[in-house]
Amino acid sequence: MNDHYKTPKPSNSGLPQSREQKLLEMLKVADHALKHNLYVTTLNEKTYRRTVPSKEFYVHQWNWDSAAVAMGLIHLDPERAYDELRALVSGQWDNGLIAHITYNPGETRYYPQAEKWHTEQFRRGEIVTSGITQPPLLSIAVDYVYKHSPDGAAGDFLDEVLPAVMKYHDYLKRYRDPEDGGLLTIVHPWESGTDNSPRWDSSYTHINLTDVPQAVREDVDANRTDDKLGKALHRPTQEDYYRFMGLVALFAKLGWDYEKIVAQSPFAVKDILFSSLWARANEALADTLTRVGRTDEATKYHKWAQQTQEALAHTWDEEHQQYCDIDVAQGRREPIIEPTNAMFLPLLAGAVTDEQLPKVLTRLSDPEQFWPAYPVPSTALNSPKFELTRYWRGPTWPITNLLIIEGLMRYAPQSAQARQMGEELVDRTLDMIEKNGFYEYYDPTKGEARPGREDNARQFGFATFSWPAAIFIQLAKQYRKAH
Ligand code: 9WN
Repeated sequence: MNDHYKTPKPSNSGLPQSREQKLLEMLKVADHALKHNLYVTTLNEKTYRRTVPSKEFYVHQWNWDSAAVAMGLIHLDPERAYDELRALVSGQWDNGLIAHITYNPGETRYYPQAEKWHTEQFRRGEIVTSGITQPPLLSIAVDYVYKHSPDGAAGDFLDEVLPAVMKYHDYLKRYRDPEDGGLLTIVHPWESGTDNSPRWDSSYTHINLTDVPQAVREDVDANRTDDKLGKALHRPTQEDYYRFMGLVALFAKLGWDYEKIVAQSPFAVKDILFSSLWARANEALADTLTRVGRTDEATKYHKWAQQTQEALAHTWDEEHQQYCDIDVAQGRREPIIEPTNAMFLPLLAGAVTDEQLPKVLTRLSDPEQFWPAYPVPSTALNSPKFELTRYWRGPTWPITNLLIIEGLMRYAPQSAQARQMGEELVDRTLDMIEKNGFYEYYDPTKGEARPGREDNARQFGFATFSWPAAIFIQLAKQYRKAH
């Protein structure tokens, strides 16, 4: 607990006055950061307002970042929250895919640029997207935004967005769970949102670098920008990028036909993080539908949620005390055992059984593994694969913290330990963001994001980042009742 919380004199929110004051100041800074990252574009004769993750590098709209941003924005500027999600669904493909990137025209800083995807035939007029997706936080955000909307304000927004969300769920079910087992298949590490996690190392051994066309490798060598704009040592390796872009080239060659892609991709994994969000997303969509009186339509999504909860519980590996991803590429079926924070996402899904819960919490609360000063590191501290600064291989990310907090709170009614850990994680996440500002990720041992002032290149990822700002707002409003 930090000192702020020990000061007496509680204010209306129950927080000491000095603490509440600081929180309110921070909310203003968060609002500024989100305004700074706003892009307004006119496409197909319509104006879109979207928030980019960071103007330092990520200058387009990312799928799950935007969903997180909308959940923060609804507390400050409802119209902007609606617009964020409207823009996110605007480029939906006819088959239902909502892509991981919706490109801003004229921006070339981010590699791969729009044309590298060869997705021209799927464009909605002038709206250009990538060809893969990201963890389905969207429906969770739509439900949250709707629930927190000022009275009567969200009607049009829901009419516009809900059909797209339902179509997206149908896409995910049809193409990513063709065997109807409840777990979803991702076909690219970028789809996981945790791009270079150790979870994917074993799958990479099956992607032969000599199979990646020479032209693709040359393109990466000549045009990759993330390692030049950010610190190369923190970013994925060059070989990772050959694989990332080799997969993109393969999918383009398969005409973005997802039946073929899922069957043939050398990278295909039943991802426990993605599937946990899928379970929660189905519950959220069912809740939204129920709230607007469409109970019959909600039944299907309730069933999908339940099916995925059961499937996730079955991925538990007693020997290694964790839920496991499953490598399903090209007919394989191999559990992936890596100690990363993805193993805590089944809490969010409500998939953790009574028997599993104490084991999950024991693992999460261990300071040698996942509960250092600023939890939850993306990879366990005692794993040989842990790297303090390389992204998704060690640092703490606000987005996974938010999801784990929600997961712990879900189990709070039945577990005092889950409640206590959830509350502590709220404190530490707010503290970590407040003392550094809005960075892409943070040092789990010290909570720092800029270890040396003079050494900008050592900062943890890119700065003035949108989702830490939005997550700060959401946590402050939900758990600190900051007004
Ligand atoms: C690739 C935008 C995105 C996040 C991902 C994070 C990172 C992109 C990249 O940035 O991925 O999608 O180029 O590294 O891994 O979770 O959505 O913030």
